[in-house]
Amino acid sequence: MPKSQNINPKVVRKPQFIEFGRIPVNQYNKSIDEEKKNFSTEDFIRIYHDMVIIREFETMLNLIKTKNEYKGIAYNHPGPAHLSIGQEAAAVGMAYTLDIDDYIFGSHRSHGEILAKGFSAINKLDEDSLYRIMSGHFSGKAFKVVEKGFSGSIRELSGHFLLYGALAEIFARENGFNKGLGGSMHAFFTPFGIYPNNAIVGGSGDISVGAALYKKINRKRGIIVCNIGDASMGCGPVWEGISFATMDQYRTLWDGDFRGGLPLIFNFMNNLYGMGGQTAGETMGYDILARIGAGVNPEMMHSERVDGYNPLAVIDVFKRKREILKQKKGPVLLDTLTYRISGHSPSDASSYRSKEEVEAWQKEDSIITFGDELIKSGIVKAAQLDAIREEASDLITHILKLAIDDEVSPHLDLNLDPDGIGKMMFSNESLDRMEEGIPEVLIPLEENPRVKSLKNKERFYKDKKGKPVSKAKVYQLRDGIFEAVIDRFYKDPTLAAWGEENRDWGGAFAVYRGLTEALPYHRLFNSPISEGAIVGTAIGYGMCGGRVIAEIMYCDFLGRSGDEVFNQLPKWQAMSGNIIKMPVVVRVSVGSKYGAQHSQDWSSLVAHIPGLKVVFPATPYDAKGLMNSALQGTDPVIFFESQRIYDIGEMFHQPGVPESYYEIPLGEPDIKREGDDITILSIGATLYPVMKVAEKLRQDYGMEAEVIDARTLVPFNYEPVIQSVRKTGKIVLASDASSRGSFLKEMAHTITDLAFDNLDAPPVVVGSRNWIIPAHEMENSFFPQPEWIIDAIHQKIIPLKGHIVKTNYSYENSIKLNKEGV
Ligand SMILES: Cc1ncc(C[n+]2csc(CCOP(=O)(O)OP(=O)(O)O)c2C)c(N)n1
Ligand SMILES: [Mg+2]
Repeated sequence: MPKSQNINPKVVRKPQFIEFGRIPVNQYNKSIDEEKKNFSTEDFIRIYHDMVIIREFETMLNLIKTKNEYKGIAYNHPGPAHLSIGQEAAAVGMAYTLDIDDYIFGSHRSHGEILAKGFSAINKLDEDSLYRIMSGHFSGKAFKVVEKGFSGSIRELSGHFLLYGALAEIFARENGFNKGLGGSMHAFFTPFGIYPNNAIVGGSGDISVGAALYKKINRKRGIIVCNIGDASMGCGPVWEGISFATMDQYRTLWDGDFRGGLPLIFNFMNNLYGMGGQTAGETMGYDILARIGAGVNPEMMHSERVDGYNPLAVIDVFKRKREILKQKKGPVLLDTLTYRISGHSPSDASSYRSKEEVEAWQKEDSIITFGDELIKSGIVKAAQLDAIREEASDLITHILKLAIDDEVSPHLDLNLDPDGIGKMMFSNESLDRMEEGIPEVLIPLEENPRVKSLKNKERFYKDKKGKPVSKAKVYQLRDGIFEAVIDRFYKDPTLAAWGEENRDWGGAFAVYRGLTEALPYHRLFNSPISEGAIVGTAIGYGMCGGRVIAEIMYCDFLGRSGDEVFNQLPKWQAMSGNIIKMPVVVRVSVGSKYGAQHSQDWSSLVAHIPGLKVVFPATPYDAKGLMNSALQGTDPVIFFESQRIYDIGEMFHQPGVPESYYEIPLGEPDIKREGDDITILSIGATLYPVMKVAEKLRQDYGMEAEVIDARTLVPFNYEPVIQSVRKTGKIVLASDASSRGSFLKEMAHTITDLAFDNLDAPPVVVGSRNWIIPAHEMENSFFPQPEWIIDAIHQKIIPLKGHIVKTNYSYENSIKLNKEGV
């Protein structure tokens, strides 16, 4: 279905100039007296209070890190503490107007932001809700600690809860917001709208875009604020996140009330430094960060630099920018100017900046300046501010004592429960839909052209007379995936899918053909060519509560989403202490015929990463059943699909692929052919050459091979394989992945470990060569061929009578190849 937007050469070839407008820089100029109409005395005091308490919290951490002591209390904290002393006004100003439904994301330096947002949420929630949140969090364990002996209001108690939950998290205590599994750089508390902080610089740059998509696609209240540093502007995920967030289609193609920009503010906490590199003047070229917005879209992202040393200026800009988001004209880019007086980390020797510079900023310290202004304008007396600072210091002392008390605040006891963290790696839930509601679709399922055409397809590869069905007529592997996907779109209102060429093209390999007709834009759309952001946004969408399918067009492009796949997708469930679910399926198509950068099977790489489920079906029946399971679950699944077999028909499951819904549990290998003489375990499309091997073994050598299709790499039930090995005493493992360090080697090792006594010979691995993948014409020298497997059996397991070897599996050759590293 072509798009309605025609590209007219007469228009696009016309000469013209691009005009840039003006970007405001530090334009806020109201006095406190002028602001009196916008803030009550209580408001002013609250702003001061929040800044002071953040300062004291971090001063305490700084002393603990550098002197192992705060106010006579000794403690050694071996973990990180990236402090933001000096940045309090920026944090409090950012959070001040945010509502409970507004979510913030952060960086490694976000203690101040989470406390500021926490205090802001506490101020906005009623006491019943606060009580419910605190007593409901991990059965109220942290709440009970702060509640003991406390006699003030619930709101005051909530402040204690916030500080204790954050500090216990920083000190890796079980009572921390995330059971101590997140720690300083990742602490967050979703009930207060505080979403993950990210130790990977710029990590929130695309994840937060996914959260904004979640709000928009599911019509949820609230906006997203992505708090990241100025140096993160050099990071791919940030640029990709920005381009993903500013796509034209939100305003041109999305329908009805979905039309319009994302509710998102990229808020760069610009302290003018990376660790020691100066972003303006040294490591970047933007001079003033806000300039970046100018090039991104005609609205220049409503970009603005604000003086983040003045909390009222930041509050003012957030109020104004929220209006822009309300009009669906987002996203917004904010350059919130601030300064980090503390070191990058407590071990920072400050070798990169002068004492004079730090002192100059200390002279303008936002807390002192703001306090003085409040006194000068008669809003408070100096004694009131002194009292706030004293109370803050007492409170932090009290909280510190609680957080370091091993009785009150123990660490997770992994001696008592050695699998304590293991249990949190996956959520393992089975949910038809992530929330109730009627999924938005364009036509009834039965009217879908592809669904109709599938009715006429043969769901087994041979017809009733035993004649192979033509490609045009046979139900293919891509159809199995399609059926599972479209079924879920009609079941789960939160399900959305995106990736390159996902919409009108029908997916690069026609898996999604028919979806464009079925789904509005907000549920299926083309992304920019941003593999990082395709996965990163899916992560943000998933962690907020939506189900999502992201697509990577070729497995080789997984590297482009390396951080998202290796560091983000697999980790947030456990790092949240299991609060977050991650119902994200990443479809990854494995190529062939297209040479070195389009044909790589990297399933082994992702199987190595703890926290990902990894699936690789080889038949239409398995593809449909496994995709159904992946989409029914709440865990991240990397779903590999081989381009060699997208059009293959079902050869194993009689009488063919069922029309109705069924699930194949992840982790169960499948015996595709029974035999007593040798076991062959294959992964992915290698099943088909392996079946040829089994046939040849029978015909030429009178051996019956048992062929097991792994179907899933993680999780994996070894029992059927071990049972088979007990019967045959021999096993070969084969897949298209390069053999060195491959998952086959991991399996071979585990099988040896579990069935050593049953084996006549060590398991033999036949993978691809450790080369670049050559052109299609030479591929047979790279990917495992049936003859290679037979050669390997002959040379390494059992001599086959009369067999003439072509491939060299000798000891000498193995030593030589390993020596050469190929
Ligand atoms: C991807 C990545 N690269 C490098 C680092 C090491 N590192 C931690 S913080 C930091 C500087 C970040 O500067 P900025 O984004 O401006 O944030 P700030 O520390 O100033 O708050 C660096 C290089 C990291 N954590 N992640
Ligand atoms: Mg910085």
